Amino acid sequence: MNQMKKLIKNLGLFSAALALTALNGCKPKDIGNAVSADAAAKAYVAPGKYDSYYNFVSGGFSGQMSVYGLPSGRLLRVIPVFSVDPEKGWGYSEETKPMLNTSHGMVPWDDLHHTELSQTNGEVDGRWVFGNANNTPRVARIDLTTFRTAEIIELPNSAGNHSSPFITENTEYVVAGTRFSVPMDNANGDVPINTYKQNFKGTISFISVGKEGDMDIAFQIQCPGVNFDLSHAGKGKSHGWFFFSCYNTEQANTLLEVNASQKDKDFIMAVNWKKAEEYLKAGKGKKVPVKYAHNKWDEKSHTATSTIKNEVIVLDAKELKDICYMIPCPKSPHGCDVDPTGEYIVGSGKLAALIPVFSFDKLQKAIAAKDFDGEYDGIPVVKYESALYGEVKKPGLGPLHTEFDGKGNAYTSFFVSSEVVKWNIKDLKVLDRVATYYSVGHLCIPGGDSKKPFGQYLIAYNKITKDRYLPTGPELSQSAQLFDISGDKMQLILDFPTIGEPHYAQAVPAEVIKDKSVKIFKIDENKHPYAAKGEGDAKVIREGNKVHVIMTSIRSHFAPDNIEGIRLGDEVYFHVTNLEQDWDVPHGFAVKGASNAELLIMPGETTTLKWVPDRVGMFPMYCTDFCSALHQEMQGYVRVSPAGSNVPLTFSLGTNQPAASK
Ligand code: K7E
Ligand code: CUA
Repeated sequence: MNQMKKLIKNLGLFSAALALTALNGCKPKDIGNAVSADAAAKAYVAPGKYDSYYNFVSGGFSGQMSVYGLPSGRLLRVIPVFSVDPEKGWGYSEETKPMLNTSHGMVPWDDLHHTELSQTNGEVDGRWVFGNANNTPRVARIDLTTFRTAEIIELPNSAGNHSSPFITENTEYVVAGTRFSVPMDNANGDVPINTYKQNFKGTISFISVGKEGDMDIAFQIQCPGVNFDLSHAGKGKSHGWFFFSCYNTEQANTLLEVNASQKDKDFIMAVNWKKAEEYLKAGKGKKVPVKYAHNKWDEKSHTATSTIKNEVIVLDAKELKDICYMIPCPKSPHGCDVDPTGEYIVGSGKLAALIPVFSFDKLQKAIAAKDFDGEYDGIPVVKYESALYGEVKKPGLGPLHTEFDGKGNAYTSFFVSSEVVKWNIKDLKVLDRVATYYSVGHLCIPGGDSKKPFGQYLIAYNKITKDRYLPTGPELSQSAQLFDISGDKMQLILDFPTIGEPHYAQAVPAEVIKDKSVKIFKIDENKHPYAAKGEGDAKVIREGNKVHVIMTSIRSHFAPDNIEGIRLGDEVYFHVTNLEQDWDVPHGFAVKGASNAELLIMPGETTTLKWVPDRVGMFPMYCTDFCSALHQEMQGYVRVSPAGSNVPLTFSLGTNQPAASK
């Protein structure tokens, strides 16, 4: 207890003095060592050559996901997911607004921590990548043929969707655990906060994923009110199980940095989801009224729809005793990682000085023998020693996350001691350690949480950048570091800045994705209700105070490019169809004074910008994407007249309007 307090104090001091320590104590003496002569060659991808991996990196508080090439570290794309993005019109165009709808209405931002690639037979298959929204709990699915967010589902009975989105080995489920326990949505939430122990519940959600990727909340499991932090699915022999790290098993509701660090051990919760499925089939779930949004993008109409759903099925872990088991795990576990064989479960206690490795076989035996140490809030607690395979001794300070290389080795990140440590899974011996600059969070090895890792590179996503790059004022870009792990020793080969604050990332060999990449949308397949499939379809229609401008763009003009007869008080909808059918010829669209963003329209796509003019006058519009030598000529005018004006609604292209009398 006293020792605990001391440790916390030290850690507190540590974080206060992290800058100092990072710059002094933890800085390797021979910083020059960090990069050896052949490093540059290893990360070098010649101009015109492709990278060998796609790296999908969470944007953290940016809410987006970025895609890098490895080993070059080149930024290939930022995919808008949970945050509006004026660059691409995401959340600004009428078509994309429904994607950000929630039961709270439109939420224009979130905090995306974890990326997870879909799997088949436990191997990354490159169909989709999922991401979690921490703040307003949601899970997004990104289609890797278009690199666009195709679906977002909100999670009821949840708050702080951190332990998410982790998937089972055939993408049967995307699984999400709530970080904040809260009263259930259908219970009265207007209760004193200090009634945590009675009223707050922790919920985990199993989202089914269909053949086409469609997500649906299959069921939720109501668990004790703790903080679920991270998780991973079992695989191979442990397929059918899921593992969640939990902290705050003290069930504190204030000053968690002290109050949630009281106990020597928190838990990893093992969930037998095959058993849960049986209970579900047997009708043991309760239908609970809730409210959540399910948003889907339609590839043919180039439009999203948002549906509010009203019910979810909840299984109670307290009543259905053989779904959940608690395994004691030292000191506020964070990462919860399963090795490629599915036998070893690694728990990383943020305040622990060792890494416990649990054995799935031993866990099964312990459960069968009811080798329990009582219950925690109605959930059986398996004895620590009965589930433990062994401990990695003195690995470092502040273990967070572990990835695997498929050659029997594990790599764990250490935030406090700012290093990556390689250790052998079988004998639990430390094999190598390498400094990171500075204070690493997640790690990524391509396929590193799957049955088949590609153990060539490891990327460390660092939390503190300090002196690694030219200073840019108080705010510095986050930093990633690429290591070659193909040999016995890890070798740093590249630093590269990142977007937002990356937490988890995943990577996949380029071949798995690159040839499936969509290049254009076929114009004949465009089912958008306001699509214009040729310039002949272009027109302007008035419906009361709504004006629909059905326009086309092609190098290098809009049709129409002169519009008159708009009146103050009108709502104008520019539905712009890009008629191009060539790869890499987007057109943009912007109009002066729009309280909105631009549109960026891909070949064959129709996108809509809503514009409510605020004054009488002449409003230029133009293409924002340099599409041809005469891009700068790609422009037009919209004339706005006073309310009640009798200027007729006209539109044209290539003919100056006849001069009106007045
Ligand atoms: Cu460790 Cu949110 Cu996965 Cu950050 S979490 S590092
Ligand atoms: Cu179209 Cu520039």
